[in-house]
Amino acid sequence: MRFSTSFVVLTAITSGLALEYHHDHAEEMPFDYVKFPYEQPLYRTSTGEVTANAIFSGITTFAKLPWVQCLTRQQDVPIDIAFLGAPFDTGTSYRPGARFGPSGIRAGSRRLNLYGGYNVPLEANPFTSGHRIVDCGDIPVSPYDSAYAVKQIETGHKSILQRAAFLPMANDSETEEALESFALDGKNHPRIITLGGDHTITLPLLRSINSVYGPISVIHFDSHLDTWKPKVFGGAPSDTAAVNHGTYFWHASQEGLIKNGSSIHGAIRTTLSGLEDYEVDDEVGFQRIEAREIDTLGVDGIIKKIHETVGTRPVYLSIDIDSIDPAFAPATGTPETGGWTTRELRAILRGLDGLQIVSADLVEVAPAYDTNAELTTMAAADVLFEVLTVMTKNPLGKAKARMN
Ligand SMILES: *[C@@H]1O[C@H](CO)[C@@H](O)[C@H](O)[C@H]1NC(C)=O
Ligand SMILES: *[C@@H]1O[C@H](CO)[C@@H](O)[C@H](O)[C@H]1NC(C)=O
Ligand SMILES: [Mn+2]
Repeated sequence: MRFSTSFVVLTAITSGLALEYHHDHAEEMPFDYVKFPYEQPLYRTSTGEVTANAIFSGITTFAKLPWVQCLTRQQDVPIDIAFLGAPFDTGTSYRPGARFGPSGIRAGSRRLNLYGGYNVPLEANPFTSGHRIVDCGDIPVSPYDSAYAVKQIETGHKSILQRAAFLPMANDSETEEALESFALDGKNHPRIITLGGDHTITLPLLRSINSVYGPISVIHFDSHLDTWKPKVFGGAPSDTAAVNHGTYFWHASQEGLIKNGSSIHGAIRTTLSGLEDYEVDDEVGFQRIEAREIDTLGVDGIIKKIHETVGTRPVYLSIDIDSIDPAFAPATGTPETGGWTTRELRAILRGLDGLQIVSADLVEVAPAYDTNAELTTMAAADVLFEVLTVMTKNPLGKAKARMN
C-alpha cells in the first residue's frame, strides 16, 4: 500500500519536473522541496522495518543531510549549521588531490545517522537537536588561478556566515536570560563546517570569520605548524606562491585575524627548518601541543591545556586530517608518521564540549591515496560527527552575568 502511494507521488513529481523543463521556467522548479524539521530518508518496509538500503543508495550529501542551494537559489533559507565544500588543492606542496576531499568526506559520512545518529559518549543527537543542519554543496573554485580561488572561497563562506541563523540566541542555562552574541552585529549567525580542500582555504575562511566576529582564537590540529613565512615555505617566486598550505596562518596573523596567545596547535610533529620556526610560531600567537605529548599528558591533559588556552572566548577550529597517524588516515597531502589514533583525536574533540566553536574546517583529505577500505574519508566524517555534536550541545553566546 505505502509503496504504491509513494510510487504515485514520485511519478507526479517526475512528470511535474519534466513539464517545467519543457516550459523552460527554472524559477518554477520546486526549490522549497526541503521541509523542516528534516526527516531522515530512511526506507521503511510495509511492516515499518528500517532497512539499510537508504544508507548506501541515493545522492550523497554529508550524513544524508538535505542539500540546500545556499549559494544560489536558496540564499534566504535560514540555517544553523552548514556543511560547505571548498574543493581546492592548488596550494599543496606534496601530494595533490584534496579537491576531491569534499566528495570523499561525504561518501565516508553515509552511515553517520544510521538508526538516528545518537552520540553515545556525548549523550546527544545532533540531528534531532532542533538546529537546522544542511549540506550547502560546494563553493565553485577555480583550478587554474589559486589567488582567484581564494577570493571565491572567502565570498562563498561569507555569503552564508553573514546571514542570521534560524534559531534565536539561546538562553543561559543558569540565569535563563538570553545569551549575548559574540558577533560584531550582535546577531546569531550560522556555523559553517567547511570540507577542504588543502589547508590554504583556512586563510579565506578566517577572513570571512573576521568579518563577523573580528579577530578569533584558533584551535588547530595538524602535524604541521602552517605558520611558516613565505620565504621559508615555497613562497619566494610570487605573491600567489606566497599563499599556500604552509603559510596561511602567517598571512592570517599579519592581517590581524588571529587572537594572539589564546590560540593553540595540537598533534605537531613535523621536521623544521630550525628552531627559529617555533619563534615565528610564537609571534603568530600559538601555544603548541606536540603529538608525542599524548604519552605524557594523555588525552585528558591535552583537553585541559586547550580549555585553559581558549577559555570562554569564541574559537575557530581547523582540523588537518594529517593530525591522525597515516596508519589510520593515509590519504592526505603531506603525511607524517607518529600521529594520534583516530580514537585519540575523536576523544580530544569530544573534550571540546563546553567551548564556543563558531565554525570549523576539516582539510587535506585526498581520497586518491586512501585504501580500498576508505579509512581516511570515514575517519574524516567521524571526526566531524564529534565536532557537529559539540556545536549542537553548546549554543553560541556569552552569559551577561559572566562576561569577561
Ligand atoms: C528565552 O527566554 C524567553 C523569556 O523567558 C523566552 O520567551 C524564549 O523563548 C527563550 N528562548 C529560547 C531560545 O529558549
Ligand atoms: C603575540 O604575542 C607575542 C608574545 O607576547 C609577541 O611576541 C608577538 O609579537 C605577538 N604577535 C602579534 C602578531 O601581535
Ligand atoms: Mn598538515
